[in-house]
Amino acid sequence: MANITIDGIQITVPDKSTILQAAEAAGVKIPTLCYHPDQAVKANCRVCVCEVEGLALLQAACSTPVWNGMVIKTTSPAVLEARKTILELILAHHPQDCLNCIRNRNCELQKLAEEYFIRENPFDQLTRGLPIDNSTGAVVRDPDKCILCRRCEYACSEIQTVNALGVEDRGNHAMIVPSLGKDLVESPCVMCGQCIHACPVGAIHENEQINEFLAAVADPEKIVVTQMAPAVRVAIGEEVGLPTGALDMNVLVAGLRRIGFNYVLHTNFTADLTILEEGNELLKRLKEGGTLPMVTSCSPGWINFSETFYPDLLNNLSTCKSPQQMFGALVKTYWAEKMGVDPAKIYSVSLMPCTAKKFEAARPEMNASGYRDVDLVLTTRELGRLFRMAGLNFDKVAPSDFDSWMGAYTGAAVIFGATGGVMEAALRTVYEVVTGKTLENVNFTFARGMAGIKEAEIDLDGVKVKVAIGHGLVNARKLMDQVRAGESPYHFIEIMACPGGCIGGGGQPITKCNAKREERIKGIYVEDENLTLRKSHDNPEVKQLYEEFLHQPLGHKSHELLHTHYTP
Ligand code: HC1
Ligand code: SF4
Repeated sequence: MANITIDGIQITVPDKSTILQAAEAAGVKIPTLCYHPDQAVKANCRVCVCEVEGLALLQAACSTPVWNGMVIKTTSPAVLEARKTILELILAHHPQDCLNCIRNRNCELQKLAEEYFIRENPFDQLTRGLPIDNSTGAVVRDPDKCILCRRCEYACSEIQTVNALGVEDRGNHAMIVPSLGKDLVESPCVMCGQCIHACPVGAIHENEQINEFLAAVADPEKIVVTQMAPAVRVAIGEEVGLPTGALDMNVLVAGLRRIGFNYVLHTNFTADLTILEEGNELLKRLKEGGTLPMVTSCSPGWINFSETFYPDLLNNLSTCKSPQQMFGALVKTYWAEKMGVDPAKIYSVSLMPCTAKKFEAARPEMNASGYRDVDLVLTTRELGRLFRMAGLNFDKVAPSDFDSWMGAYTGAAVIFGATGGVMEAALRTVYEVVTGKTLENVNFTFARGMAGIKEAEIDLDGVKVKVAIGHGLVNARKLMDQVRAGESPYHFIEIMACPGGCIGGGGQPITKCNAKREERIKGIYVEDENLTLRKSHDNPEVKQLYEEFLHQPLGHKSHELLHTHYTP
């Protein structure tokens, strides 16, 4: 342990702590920009500099270890002046369009400029006028805003193992670019949006499509129908000043009506449906010697990753479309028929925690209904902006129910939003289908939590099934490398592209820490526990869908509408 003094506070911290960690323990806040709690220390912005007694030069707090007897000053005149100059230099290269920026009021640089009362900049403005890259239609790069902290590069290469971003050139000309200096869509980018969470400013963000939504709502010819992903409810409160998970589902439904949706339905409905299709697909593969392990296919960042990095293993993917796309195909067929509306008038909007869902919805094959199945995807952050624009005070919004025919769901669907949830939901159904017995305890707790890879052997009345769960593409890669090497012991694998699953999706409220992801996960399981129906095959509207329309899982209509193929 080391005894140190920081701003006059004496504190004992573990050896090898950095000044930044010691300051945090002492309750002293040191500003940072390139530092990120999930990432290795880069020490390239220098905004965290501090004075250390006995050393002539200021030290970066994020990378300097403490020693016994160290005396640190974090707010001396020299420190404050140095930090201010560093910020002024960064700002001189940064566009001054805060009012129009997607990260306005949620920007780490803007916040520091305010905290260090930067009013006039002595340095000349030297922004480069670089073009914005919206080639993916999902994740947008605005390189002029990049402050070269390299947090996006780390997220992409170390957390997601995609390596789509890197530094080109040096000194003043240095910039983060997609690999080979091409547009993002030509790089291996899988559109997971994890770089957006890493970015402290507005240099990478979602393709914002709020105006398209507003135009649809204003069009009297359009019937605007929404589906909402399971991970949205637990996080949307964070966008409107409420605690994580606090916004009641029915109040949220009422809020959606207030911003203009004509019908409010739920992706959870098709999450339950996915379990019936995917569960039966697994059983068929097990029975008939199909390709194993079967791997889940609902996370579009993961699908993009498999198509790019594991094109030889695409037969391992379940052929089930994601719940978003199943919903899209059904809303313009089954639902339109039941409601007696012209499918051509339906404008189908999905509310998603995910940036890659924008790309998924735009895939050319996603038109099984005869129309584009999902017309528009808005992220949780975009939904937050719509709510703020509408000035909703959720304390005073009276609750409302989902609309019928594709609005009912079970707890099994809710947990899709957290890593392990699809696996747990599938096991709740597969167990009962295989054994013919009632599953009394539906909680498969091995599947829960933030461990990178989780595994178990499940006994289905003598039939042993080995399963694994991976989240974050670094873990997907480990599991798929095993499959490629012929060494995978598993029958069934769940993979979600984002750390924590969809609750940590690239379209969720910006978060830097696992503690927030864990809070969201908690909110998901509380919702599951509170529901009476917790097994997908008990969803009454899904049963009705099979009786009236699909007739059986994996049947002809299911194949037409609910299953897909992949492109190496
Ligand atoms: Fe997901 Fe899914 S769980 S992929 O994470 O299978 O985005 O929430 O909507 O489609 O249901 C996302 C979440 C979501 C799909 C479902
Ligand atoms: Fe990398 Fe994902 Fe960002 Fe693409 S969206 S650059 S894959 S982190």
